[in-house]
Parts: sequence; C-alpha cells; structure tokens
Amino acid sequence: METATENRKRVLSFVQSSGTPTLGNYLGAFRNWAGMAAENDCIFGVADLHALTVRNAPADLRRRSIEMYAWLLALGLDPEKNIIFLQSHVPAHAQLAWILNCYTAFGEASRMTQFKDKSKQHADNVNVGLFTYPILMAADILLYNPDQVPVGDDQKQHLELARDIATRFNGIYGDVFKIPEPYIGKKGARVTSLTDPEKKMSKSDPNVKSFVSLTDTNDQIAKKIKSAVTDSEAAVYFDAEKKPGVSNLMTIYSCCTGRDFAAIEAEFAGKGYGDFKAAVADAVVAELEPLRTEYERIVGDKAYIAACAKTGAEKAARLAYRTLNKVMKKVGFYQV
Ligand code: AQP
Repeated sequence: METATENRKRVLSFVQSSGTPTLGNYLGAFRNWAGMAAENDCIFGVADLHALTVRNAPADLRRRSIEMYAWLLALGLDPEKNIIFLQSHVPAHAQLAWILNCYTAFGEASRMTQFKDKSKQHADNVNVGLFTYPILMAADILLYNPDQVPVGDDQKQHLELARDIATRFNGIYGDVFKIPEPYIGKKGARVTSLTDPEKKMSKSDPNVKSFVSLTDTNDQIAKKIKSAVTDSEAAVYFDAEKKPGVSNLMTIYSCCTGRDFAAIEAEFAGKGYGDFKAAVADAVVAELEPLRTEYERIVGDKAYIAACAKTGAEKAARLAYRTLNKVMKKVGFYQV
C-alpha cells in the first residue's frame, strides 16, 4: 500500500464545483487548508463529478470547475508541493466507484441523511447519482490511501460509510485500503445562512442573499450582512438556539477578527444591531478583499490554470491507478 512520505500525513480534501465558494466554505474549510498543507502531504480535488448530481448548463459546469481550481491556487496552495487536480481528469474515481457500488448494501446507502435532505431540495431531479454520491466519495478517498480526511459535521456519516466499505473489502480481499481517519485540525466554523440561520450557508442556495460569495464586491458584502436575519431583542450575545442569526454573525466576526465571544459581547454592550452589523461587514471585507484580488489575478491566467491542472491530474493518476489496479486484480478482472 503506497502512502505518505515519512513523518508527514497524507491528507485529502475535496470541494464541489457547484457554484462560487461562499464565506462558509472559506471559514469552515479553505482558511485552514494552507496551514494544513504546510504540515502534511496534501491532495486537493475539485469534485466536478459530484457537481453533476444537480443540473448544470455545460458552460457553467466548465467555468465553475476552472474557477474553483483558481480559488485553490488563490488560497496560496502550492501546486508543486501539493497535488491539486480535477476529479474528472482521473477516470479511476468513476471506475472504483462502480466497483464499490457492488460492495455497498442498498440499505446502508439509503440511510445517508444528505441524500434525504438533497432529494427534498432538488425534488425535480432526484437522480441515482445523488443516491450513490457517498460511494463516489468513498472512491475519492480510498484511491489515495490518506491517513486523514478533514470533514465537517455534514460529511461525517459519509466518511463512516467509506470506512465501512473499506473494512468490508479488506475483510474479503486482504489489506487493500487504508482505513481513513477524520482529520481533527484547527476547527472550522459552521457558518449558517444569512436569511435562514437554522440552515447551513450553501453556495447552491437559490437565494443569493443567504450567502456571501467570495466574488461579492465590498458593497454587496456590506448589504448582505446588514440585511441578515437577526431578532428583535437588539442585544449582542451568543446563544445559538435562541439567537441563531446574531450567533452566526458573532461566529463570522470572531473568525475574521480573532476576538472571542466575551470580547465581542463587551464591544457591543449597549449598542444596537446597526453598529454590530457594520463592524461584521467591515471585518468580512477586510478578510476577503486580498483573497479576491489574488483570485482575480489567477483566474485571468487560463494557461497557468490548465498547466497546473494537467500536472496535478498526472500526479493524482499515478497514485490512483496503483490502488485501482490492485483492486481490479483482487476482484478478479482479467488483466493483460
Ligand atoms: N456553511 C458552511 N460552514 C462551514 N463549512 C462549510 N463548508 C461548506 N459550507 C460550509 C465546508 O466547505 C468544504 C467544501 O464544501 P463542498 O463544496 O465540497 O460541499 P458542501 O459542504 O456541500 O458545500 P456547500 O457550499 O453547501 O455546497 P453545495 O451547495 O453545492 O451543496 C467542506 O469541508 C465543507 O464542510
């Protein structure tokens, strides 16, 4: 089993090219990735196959995939030191997913809560890809024998399934897959929707006021934060159950300024939500503006993006096919 270089862990992260990344993606995941990459052997993938589970115009899917790749470069991830690639450039993902489908019980796939949630959200297009999404995700992971996989709360169940499938497969065929562990790194915040603070902030939310997109201008950011749903109490303190809107804005403010909740409560004691929201907007603008500038520089250089994506796919494929060939041999495919 081919694994990470000595003393460094191999860590794998994917992001779907299902829209422009949001402040949620940034505070929950992206912001930690550069630090993670300094300490580990990292593989970053743009999950464009996963993005097909919702209907996209072809030109939009292509553009979003290129843009998501540019965001990864804008974060400062080094394409020489890390593997940064697009999932569809390495067909081994789809090939292993098919094989793993045959080692996953229908019942266990049916228990995935994300499938239930997403089928409600996309009631007009409940496709089989949405159902088998976690099995493709298991293939994404198991191809690379990572030591650890950073996952948010929403993805824990899928990682558990990947571990179950790998354990079952190893039980039949011997030591083929490394059993992946969740990565417990610097904690990423869970950012909720600005219009419905009980819900996660998502880039595919049809209501553009619900999220701050990483491409929003400073004015758009300020407007969205100023119109974020709060409550009528006009007091700034953290209580995720009773005051989900204010608590979400406090989380965002805390992430952007490094201040803890007690300091924030003291800062806004006796002040109204107007002052608070203006401060949150300024902090978000200060955090996102340099990243956006870097992204705009990189996204304009299509030749550079293509060259990095090609090299990334070649490096990823070398690892992926080593695992896939082993799997194909084990299950009994005739190899010539
Ligand atoms: N609101 C969020 N708060 C904290 N972390 C978040 N992430 C996403 N939204 C939030 C984290 O970002 C990483 C990449 O996410 P993804 O695009 O692969 O999948 P997702 O979780 O399904 O993100 P979205 O924005 O909600 O996408 P759509 O709308 O397409 O389903 C992950 O580490 C995720 O936890």
